[in-house]
Amino acid sequence: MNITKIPLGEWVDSLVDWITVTFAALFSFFTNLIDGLLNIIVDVLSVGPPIVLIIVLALLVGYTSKWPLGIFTVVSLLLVDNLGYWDSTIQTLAIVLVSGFFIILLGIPIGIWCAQNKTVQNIVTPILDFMQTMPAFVYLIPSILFFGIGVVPGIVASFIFAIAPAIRMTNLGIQEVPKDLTEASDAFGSTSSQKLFKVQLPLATPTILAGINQSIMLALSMVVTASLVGAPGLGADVYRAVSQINVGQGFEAGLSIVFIAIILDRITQNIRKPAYEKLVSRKIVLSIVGILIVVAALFNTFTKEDTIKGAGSAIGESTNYKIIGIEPGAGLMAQAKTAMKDYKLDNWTLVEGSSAAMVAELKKAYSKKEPIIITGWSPHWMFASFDLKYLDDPNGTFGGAEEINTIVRKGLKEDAPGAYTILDQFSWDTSDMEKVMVDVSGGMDPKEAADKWIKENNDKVAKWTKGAQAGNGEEIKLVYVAWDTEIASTNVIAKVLEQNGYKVKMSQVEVGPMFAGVANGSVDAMVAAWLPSTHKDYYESYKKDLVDLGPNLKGTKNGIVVPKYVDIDSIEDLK
Ligand code: PBE
Repeated sequence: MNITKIPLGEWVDSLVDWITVTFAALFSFFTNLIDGLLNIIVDVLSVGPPIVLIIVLALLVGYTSKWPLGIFTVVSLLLVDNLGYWDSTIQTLAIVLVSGFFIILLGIPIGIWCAQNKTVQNIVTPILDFMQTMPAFVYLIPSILFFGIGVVPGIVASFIFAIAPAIRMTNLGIQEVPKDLTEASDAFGSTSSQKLFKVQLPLATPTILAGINQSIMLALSMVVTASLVGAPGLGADVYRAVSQINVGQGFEAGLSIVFIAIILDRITQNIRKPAYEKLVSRKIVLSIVGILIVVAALFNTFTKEDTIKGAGSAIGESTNYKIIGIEPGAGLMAQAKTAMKDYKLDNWTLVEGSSAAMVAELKKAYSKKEPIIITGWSPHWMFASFDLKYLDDPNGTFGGAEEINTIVRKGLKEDAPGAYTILDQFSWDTSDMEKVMVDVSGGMDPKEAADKWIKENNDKVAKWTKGAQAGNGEEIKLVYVAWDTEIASTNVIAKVLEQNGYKVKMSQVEVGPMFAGVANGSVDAMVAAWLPSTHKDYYESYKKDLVDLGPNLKGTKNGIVVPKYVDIDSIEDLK
């Protein structure tokens, strides 16, 4: 029986499109609000040299959870600073604090409301179940469309993912207040708000705080995920390490996250009954912290004026000095970083995220004719869909035209000679690749788009398969990164191999793992090595374990790209 697929995905797409357009003003208000709040927190946390914050945190941890933990805090944070993760740590702390702030702001009232009203509870509970079980990655997708790339969609996704315990535990805490106490307060004629604030909430506090503690831990666990859409901090460091297979860096950044987790956990867990409450009352400590925050904030407002004035270009002002990048491990990103040094773009930031997030951001800016600066490459369908231009690169930092090479593991020639021959003879033009990419970007399944191209280009495919022995159902493992170019080429070659008797398994990975996988022989081949410059570092470190079959496509290009309506022509104009 053939029942047509329910277009659930399409419905969600149109709903999200509609929301994006209809509530655009609201979203940009929230984006600015969250961004602003985050910047204030980052400024406050980094007001003095690291040691200032380290001492304040250590005192706070020591006060709430005894002195040995205070010492632990000093030692661990000094280590974090020494390893070079201080700025990332501040970013991560700020992200967690902002999500935590919104979680408390909304979670507690909603929890109270649930406790007081059965209907509300019946509606909210399944929604919470849904929010907690839906993979957190999924929230990132609409978040990018609503809030753009950067830290804000990350915070929003963490908030959605992490708010549930705060609501649930507030509800539970209030409901657990013994009946006789609430009845007594009723009997003495207290109003419902008196009952809530004087009886229920005080008694529920331990449970509520346990909920907030859990929520904050969940928010912290989202930092790596959030970095996929450009949230900076320790999460981005971990993601970059994965993407470049940098074991050491991954461990260092991961360890820093562990330290932050312990510190936040201890403070939030013990703040209600601090270890040294008898020595210094909680009120005094909280007031001192409050005063410190205010002083730091004031200090910042007075000293900041000058730093902003100094440098500045019109294009920088209008784009917030942001260049929208892609996956942190991409060769293009390394080139862009070098370019920022070469052209002295000191006050600019290169936002790390993913190719898909970059394109989403481009689409958004383009539809509003807002200025945007991205890292771009060709062939790419975006040049067909939007009017774009490369900025001149007088220093030649992005190198010239390049090639994409096919690279296979050692021993493939002996193990699967037919597949080896096909991979070796695979070669096409940028216009071929673009055809596939345009179909995919238009919504066609990559496999179908590959199939369509193959049917229309039998002559070319015949050259690749010429003289190749047919396979016997052997498995060929291909790896690729989810760049539009590689999605196209890998699907095409996979299909051709399948048509010649091989069983193909495609795995999507990050760029570092792609090279490492072929080098250690756990996968068979890739058609995605941009050489000589883009993937130079990866190529150099793995080349002795690789078999390079030469180019499958010539004439690629990397660079900094802007829409044509943006009034600059050279990377030098960004300064
Ligand atoms: N790219 C596309 C990749 C190679 C393919 C330019 C984004 C990179 O920079 O690594």
